[in-house]
Amino acid sequence: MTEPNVNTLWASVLVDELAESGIRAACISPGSRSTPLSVAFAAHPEIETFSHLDERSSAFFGLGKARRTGTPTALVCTSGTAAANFHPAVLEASESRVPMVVLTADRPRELLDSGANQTTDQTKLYGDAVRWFRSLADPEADGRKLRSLRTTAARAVANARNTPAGPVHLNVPFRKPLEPTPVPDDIPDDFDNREPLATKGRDGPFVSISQGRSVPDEATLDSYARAIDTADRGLIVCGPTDNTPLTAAGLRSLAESTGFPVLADPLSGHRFGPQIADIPVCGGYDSYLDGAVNDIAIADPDIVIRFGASPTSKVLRKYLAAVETQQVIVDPAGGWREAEFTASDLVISDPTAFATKVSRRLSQEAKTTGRSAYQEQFMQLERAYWSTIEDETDRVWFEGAILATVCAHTPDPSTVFVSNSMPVRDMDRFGKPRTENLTVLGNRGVSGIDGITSTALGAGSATDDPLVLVTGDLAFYHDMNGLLALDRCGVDATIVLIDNDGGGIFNMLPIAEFDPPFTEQFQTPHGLDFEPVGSLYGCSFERIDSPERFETAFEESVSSDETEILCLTVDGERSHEIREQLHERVRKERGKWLDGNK
Ligand SMILES: Cc1ncc(C[n+]2csc(CCOP(=O)(O)OP(=O)(O)O)c2C)c(N)n1
Ligand SMILES: [Mg+2]
Repeated sequence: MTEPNVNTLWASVLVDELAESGIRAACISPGSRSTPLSVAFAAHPEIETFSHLDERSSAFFGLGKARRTGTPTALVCTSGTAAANFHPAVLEASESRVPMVVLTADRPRELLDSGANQTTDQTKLYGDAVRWFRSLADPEADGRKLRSLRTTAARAVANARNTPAGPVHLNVPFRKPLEPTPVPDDIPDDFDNREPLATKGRDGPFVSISQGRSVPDEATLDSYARAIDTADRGLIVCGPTDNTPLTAAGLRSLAESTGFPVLADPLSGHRFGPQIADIPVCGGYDSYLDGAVNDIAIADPDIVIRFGASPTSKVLRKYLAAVETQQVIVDPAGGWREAEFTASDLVISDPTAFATKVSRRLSQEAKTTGRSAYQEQFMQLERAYWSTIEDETDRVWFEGAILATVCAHTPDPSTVFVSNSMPVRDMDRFGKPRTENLTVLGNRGVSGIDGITSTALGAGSATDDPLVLVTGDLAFYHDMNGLLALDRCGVDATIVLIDNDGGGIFNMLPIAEFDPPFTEQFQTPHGLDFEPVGSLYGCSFERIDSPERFETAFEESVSSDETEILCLTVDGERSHEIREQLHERVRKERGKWLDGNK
C-alpha cells in the first residue's frame, strides 16, 4: 500500500476525485486539522495550489478565480473560526452564482460540545447559502466508504456547477495522526488489490454526471415569438451575468431579429467586446433614462426581455418599474432577480436557448419601420450622451472621469474589476461601450466591500490579460491582507485607488444632511496614508494629481509586469456635485437630442 495511513488515503482519494471532476485550483490556508487535505492537494499534479494566510482573503481569491474561469475553485481550511472566515465569500458566491467547493476540516464528531480546542459545530455552517452540504464519514480503509467518498466528490463538483452555480460545502473530520506518518495496520497490506475501484477510481470521473439545460416547450416559445411580433417597440436588458450566460451569438440573433435596442450593464459581458460592433448596445441609460417615462419623446416599450441579474443602475430599475408593459425575466434557474416586482413573466430557460429559439420563430416582416425609428432614438441618445460626457470628463477631474479614462484606455484584452460603492456605479454611467475585449467583473451578489482586492487578484490569476482593479479607499483598507497574493500567487495588477478619504457613496444619501453623526459614523474619514502599503507588499505606489499624469501612468502600468498602486486623491463631495450637475444637464438636454434629430 502506498498510502502511509488512513487519513492520507482518504484525502488523496477525495482530491483525486475532485481533480477528475474538473477542479484545477485550490486555495489553501495553513492549519493542523486540514493537514491531510493540504498535503493531498499539494501533491496532486493537475491541481494548482494557492497558499493564503488569511481565510477571508483566500475565499475571495478563489471566488474571483472561479468567476473568471467558470470552473469551481476548491477552498481548504482548518476547523473553527477559519471556516467562518469563508462565510462572506460563500454568500457572494451564492448570490452571484459562482461555483466553489468549500472543504472545512473538522475534529472527530465525539469532540463536539466537549470543550475540545478549536471545535465548533460546523454542520451546515453556511446555512442555505450553499447548494449542497455533506459531513463526510470518519476516514477508513473500507471499499464501500471510499466509493461513497468518490461519489460525493463528483456530486459536489456537479452541484457547484449546476444551474444556478454556487458554493457547496464538505465538512471533513480527521483523527490524529494528521501527517503522512506511517501507521502500521491502518490499511490492510492487500487493500489496493482487494479494492481497486475504491483506491484507484476509474479512468476518468468515478461518476459521470450530465447536466441538462432548461428549454421552454414549443407552445411557450411560440407565445413569446407572437408577443414580440405584435410589439411595436421592445427592449432587451442585459444585467450582470453568471455561469449560464446569454452568449454573444444568442444576443446577436435576438437583437437582429427583433430590432430592439440592448441596454447592457457593465457586468453583463455585453457592454464591451467585438460582438457589440453589430448590436445596438446602449450604455448611457443610467443618466438619460432617469424619469424618462412620459418626460421625453420616447414611447414606452411594449415588451421588455430581461437577462441576467438585476441591473446595477437604479435609474434603469426604476424606469423599468414605471413602464407599464409586459416584462419577461429569462432565468435558467427560475430565480427572481427583480426587486421592484413589476415584471409580468418568468421564463425558466437557458438564456441563449431562449434567445435563439425565439429569434428563429419571429416573422420575417416584423414591424421594421416603427422598430428602427425606436432603435434610432436610442442611438441618438447614445451619441449625444457620450459626446456630452466626453466633453465634460476631458474638462473636469472627478471620480466619474477616472472611470471614463480607465474604460477608454484599458488595452484589448483586459480584465477589469470594479469595486462596489462608486466605482461600479461610475463604470455604469461613464463607461462607454467599446468593441475591445474587456472582461468587467464585480462582486454584485451581496455588494460587500470586504473582499474586493482578493477577488480581483483571483480573477487576475486565471488569465494572462492585464488586470485592472478600481477600488475605493475603504474597500482597499478592508482587504489589504489580500495584497499578499500579489507576490505569493504571482499576480500583477494596476490598482487604481480612488482615495476620497472615506465612503463617498454616503454623500448621495439623505443622511449626508445630518451631521453629526454623518461624518463620524457614515463617511468615516480615516486620514490614512496608503503609501507604505506599497513597500509592505512589494509594489510601487504613486500619488497622482493630474488627469494627464493618470493617463500616462495608467498606460505604463497596464503594459508592465509589475504591480502599481495609482492613488488618486479626490474630494468625494465635490465628485458627487459634479455627477449631479452632469446628470441634470443630461436630463435638461435629452429632449433636444431626440427632437433635434427627428
Ligand atoms: C463588508 C461591508 N461593510 C459595509 C458596507 C456598506 N458600505 C457600502 S459602500 C461603503 C463605503 C465604501 O467606501 P469606499 O470603498 O471608499 O468607496 P466610495 O464610497 O468612496 O466610492 C460602505 C461602508 C458594505 N457594502 N460591505
Ligand atoms: Mg472612498
